[in-house]
Amino acid sequence: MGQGDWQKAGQKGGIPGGLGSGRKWWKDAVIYQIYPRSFQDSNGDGIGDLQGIIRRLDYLEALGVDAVWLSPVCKSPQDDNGYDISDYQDIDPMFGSLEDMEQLIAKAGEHGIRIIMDLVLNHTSDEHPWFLEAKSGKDNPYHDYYVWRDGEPGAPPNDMRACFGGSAWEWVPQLGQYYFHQFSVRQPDLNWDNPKVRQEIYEMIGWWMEKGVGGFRLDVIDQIAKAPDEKITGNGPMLHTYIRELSRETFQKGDLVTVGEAWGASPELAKLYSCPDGSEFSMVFQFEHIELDKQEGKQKWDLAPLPFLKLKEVLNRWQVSLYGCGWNSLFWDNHDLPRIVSRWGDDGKYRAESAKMLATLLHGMQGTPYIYQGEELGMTNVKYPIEDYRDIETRNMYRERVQAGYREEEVMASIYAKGRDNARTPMQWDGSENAGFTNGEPWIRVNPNYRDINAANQVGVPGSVFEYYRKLVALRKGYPVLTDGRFKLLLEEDEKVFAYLREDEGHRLLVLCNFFGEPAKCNLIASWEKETLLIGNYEDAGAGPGPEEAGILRPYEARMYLAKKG
Ligand code: TEU
Ligand code: CA
Repeated sequence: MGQGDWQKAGQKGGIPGGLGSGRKWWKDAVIYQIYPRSFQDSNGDGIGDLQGIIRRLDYLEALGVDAVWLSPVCKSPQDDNGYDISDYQDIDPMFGSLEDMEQLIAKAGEHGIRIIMDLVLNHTSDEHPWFLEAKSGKDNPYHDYYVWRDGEPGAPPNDMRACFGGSAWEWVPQLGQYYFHQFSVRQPDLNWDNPKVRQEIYEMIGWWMEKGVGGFRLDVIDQIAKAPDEKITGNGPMLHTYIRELSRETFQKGDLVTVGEAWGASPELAKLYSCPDGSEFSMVFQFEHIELDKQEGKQKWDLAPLPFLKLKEVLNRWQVSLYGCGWNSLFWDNHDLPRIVSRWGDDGKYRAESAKMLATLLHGMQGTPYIYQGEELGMTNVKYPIEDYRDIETRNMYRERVQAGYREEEVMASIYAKGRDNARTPMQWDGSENAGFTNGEPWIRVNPNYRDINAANQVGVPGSVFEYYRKLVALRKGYPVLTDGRFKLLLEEDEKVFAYLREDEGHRLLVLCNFFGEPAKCNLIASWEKETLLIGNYEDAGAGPGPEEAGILRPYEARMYLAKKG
């Protein structure tokens, strides 16, 4: 389908790509994630906005991405940076207006880019009119939109904890009841068992579909069917019943991409979420691989080195089990995760090499690759004093752990390694003040390395991380084996090299990645050296290395070879 066609289809809620129809556009797509408040400010208030994004559409088109997932831009008191929505059908004035949003959808379309909205359906803001009504009286028609339990002050229904700290139950004295919240107190959970809630949500989604959005990312969708009396949050008994109804009543009426965020997904569950019959979502967005560097059974803050062989095992298991019967998202970074180059690469000497290696490893696999803003520049983590962090999760954790007697240095080390603000520092556009992000005071400090690491230094500059990403995106369009080829892990027990094959009827594609900062022997090179080197992160790779380098991958070296069969 041409670009004009999908826009029309989207606007009319048209059928192409609906349930049961042929090839899906999003299988060959690359998705770019924007965290709007940190992307580009257009009016000097220090906060990124929709007009800022419109200004940067050329940049996104140059990179070659097909769709942009916007973290929430709806009306919100911003307790959790927009993941606390007070009006699903309006844009927060901080980001612009509904007209700006319509303009963004239209202009992005002219660049061949679809806009994916972030749907936060597990909870609302405590300022949402539904919640204001709900807490005004037990007889209010909206009361049952949320999850309440009778009780006594100081004695919550059970000991469940909220994700951002404290009890999951909040006492409302005038009702003599507690409400349930899995995230902050200002994010009360919606009651999905109430059919009226579900109906309101479907109507709201239909309204956005009419506006021509290209799809939706569904925030913590595995947690909507909670059953707090049984202490169940994720994967509740009614979950897939609700998701199928949601999909049928909304997404299946259009040609959309839908992405279910599911921290608690196993490959078996992922086959339900992303079943090729289209009964739920297009794909799942799960985190098993990205949670490996923590102490077992503990929180992400309890740091542990990455078990490299385990990473291979996990990625391999997902590749193999979803082949032909599900679809996965491929990502290292998002707005909740630290920067991958600082995390599993080297943000010092080998910053560019390791950023490219990690990109190669990811973009060679089956699934839909995601690029999180700044990842394509090799942006890095930050180390700020605690006052400079803005994230509610980080601030609450700091307070709780310091009170609990953790050493200050230890708490800060966890924040440097895993804090969500690592990903939320302003996009580094150029070397001018505030990295070209704003001419006002940025809402969060700019990473001090912006004079070295920025888009102006990289776009169109051969050898840059940006140009490498651009090439990877283009390869996905040029070689169907990247979309469809069967995955096979090689060198399973190799402690240094991540190697795999992709294979379809016509081609074999080999990805070789030295995951570490020392040279690594790799006996696969010899038999592939004569094949086409599609991409590599060392200039002279493929030019025939000197005898002393034969069979060696240099620090963080990555290569992708293609061989024709037969
Ligand atoms: O994240 C889901 C989620 O479980 C995270 O809170 C996660 O536990 C945490 O970020 C790990 O550090 C989604 C959104 O992506 C996140 O930004 C929101 O804060 C959260 O839902 C609540 O809406
Ligand atoms: Ca602004």
